Amino acid sequence: MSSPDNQADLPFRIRHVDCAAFGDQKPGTAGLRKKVAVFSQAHYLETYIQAVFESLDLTSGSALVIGGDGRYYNDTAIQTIIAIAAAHGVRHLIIGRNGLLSTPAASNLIRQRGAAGGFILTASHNPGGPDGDFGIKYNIANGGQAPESLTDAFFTNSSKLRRYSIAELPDIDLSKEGVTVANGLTIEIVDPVSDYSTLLQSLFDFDCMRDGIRNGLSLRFDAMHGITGIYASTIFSGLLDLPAEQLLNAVPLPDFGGGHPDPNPVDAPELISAALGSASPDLLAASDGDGDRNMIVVPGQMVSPCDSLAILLANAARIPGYKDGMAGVARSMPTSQAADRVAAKLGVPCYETPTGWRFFCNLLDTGDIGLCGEESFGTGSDHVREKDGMWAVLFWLNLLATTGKSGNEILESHWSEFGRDYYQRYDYFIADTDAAAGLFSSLKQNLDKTGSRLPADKTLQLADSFTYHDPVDHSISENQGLRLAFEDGSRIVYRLSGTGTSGATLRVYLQHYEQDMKRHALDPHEVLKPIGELAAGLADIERLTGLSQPTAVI
Ligand code: VG1
Ligand code: CO
Repeated sequence: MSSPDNQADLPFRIRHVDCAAFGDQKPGTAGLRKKVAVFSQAHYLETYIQAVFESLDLTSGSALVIGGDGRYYNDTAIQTIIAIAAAHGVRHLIIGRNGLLSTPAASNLIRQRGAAGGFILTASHNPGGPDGDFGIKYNIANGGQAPESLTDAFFTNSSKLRRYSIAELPDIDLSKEGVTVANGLTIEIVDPVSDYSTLLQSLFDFDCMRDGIRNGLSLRFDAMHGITGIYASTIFSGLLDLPAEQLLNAVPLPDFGGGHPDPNPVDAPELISAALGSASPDLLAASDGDGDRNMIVVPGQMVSPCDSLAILLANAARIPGYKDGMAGVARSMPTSQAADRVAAKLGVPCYETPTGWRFFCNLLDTGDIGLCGEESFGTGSDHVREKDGMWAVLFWLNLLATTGKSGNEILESHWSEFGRDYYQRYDYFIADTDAAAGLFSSLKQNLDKTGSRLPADKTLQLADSFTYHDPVDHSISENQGLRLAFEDGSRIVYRLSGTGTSGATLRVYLQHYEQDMKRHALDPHEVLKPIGELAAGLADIERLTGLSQPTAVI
């Protein structure tokens, strides 16, 4: 794309602003995430957006999509992005009404409209508000997050930036749908829900689900004051007749009502308590701030996201959009191997990728996989290039409605066929990032001594630092986590989180495989305690950090 200097013929003025580079604009697992206070420093947002445009090779006339999860600072950031995009020759912007788009809906819009890419403004499940977090992801034309090569370029360009260019435009009214052409710039404000809702209707049997709900199949959905409230109102209430009282926290709020919009048993305990009560709905679910995560709960228990992936794979052919089954499946490395067992039985390939949805996208683009998932409450298919919370809930609802089986029956029959992979993640929050880095590097250096430090009942099968060789573009991603696999089918994985905005979080992923049906109804906390203690001991967590227990068990 031509540089803004060549745009002098345009009717709006472009201002060039000299500034010093910020050295900390390195995108993590899913975009650049920082405290709102960091993003709102003078020139901070502008320099990052400038660095993104300098890294892109957009052709003149390209369209870009913009939208976010509605968190605090969304509105300000969108006006800035519009002005910088205009200064860089972009002439068509497609923006969700009121600046809103869930992450999967934005991915869909990029694909459907043939846009060159898009900015998604979210820090996902991280808390929002003036003291909370903000984030920016850039997605490319396939609707997926920018690959590592591109995010590395964003960082490099941001580190040496001395100047940014911004168009002098009035604030754009985002509240009304329609097309405005001003100063050579076409700004199209679109309904954030309709295209995405149409896509989901093409995949699932809405008549069957609506009949199920009318006949007493009960769903409770918690939008956690995130973006899915607007989608759930149209899809669950409007199209499926879900009673209003079953839709919780459906109004998106800039600070998520002060909560932590993360669909997991720690941050959505009300759903778990409701599932443990005698009047539990048949299916309970929640999604996160930007609508890409899902938690699935059935009476009495949460479905591990790893099991959910395996069950969706095993049952795909029961769902209209997937009636021919899946060509293959992929899971992030720390995700349990439950899906591998199903793939082996179906005779389809199962790929192991690094953490982060962007690593699935090449395999989705080539058609090598139709389904993918992560242990962190993320599941999705080739319908978009992001994980998709609403999609996962509809998949489960469709499955219950079509089969007439309860969630527990589906789980139990799955485990009796494939065995059960008990799974949990222990998160250790370590305030001192240097201490966390030191712990991790010493663990990595001593990996080859692991075998000699194990109890008698554990035999080591594999101990390595995971390197991913992308089979499609042949890129290599190193240092994607430390894997310990044992001969009894259990595993320990260690990683440092790449989405936090302060301190460091050491994630310890635990898997224990149980083939014996009589041992399929145990408490995961109890089953995984010994391997959790082993993992803490091998990493010397207490001595190096003072933490005798994980900060959160998920
Ligand atoms: C976490 C999860 C990872 C997920 C990422 C983004 O990353 O572990 O599986 O892809 O969040 O999800 P990390 O680096 O903190 O472990 V989202 O819903 O926050 O965009
Ligand atoms: Co998210």
